[in-house]
Amino acid sequence: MSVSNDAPAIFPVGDTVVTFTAQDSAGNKTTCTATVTVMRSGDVDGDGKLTIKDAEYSFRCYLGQGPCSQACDVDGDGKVTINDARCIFQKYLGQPSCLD
Ligand SMILES: [Ca+2]
Ligand SMILES: [Ca+2]
Repeated sequence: MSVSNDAPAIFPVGDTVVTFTAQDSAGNKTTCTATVTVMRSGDVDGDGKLTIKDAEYSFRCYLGQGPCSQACDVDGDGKVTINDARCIFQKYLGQPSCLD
């Protein structure tokens, strides 16, 4: 019996449907699917915590003064703007933000 799946090496933010396929030695095949959801956390630098550094990281990306990653776009509009840094900062302060 073999089992395979079509999961990507890195899951993008949002929902990804992964299809698992099992096949036995007689060639019988069945599939099932699972949905993997990657949430926006605001932890831009990936240290496991949301801190002021994450807002700074996103802000520097916006200014073109530092590295950018997909994680910098926390509001999910497809670009890194001042709003992304603000959103992280608001979350850090415990205020309502796009990350709620
Ligand atoms: Ca962090
Ligand atoms: Ca954005």
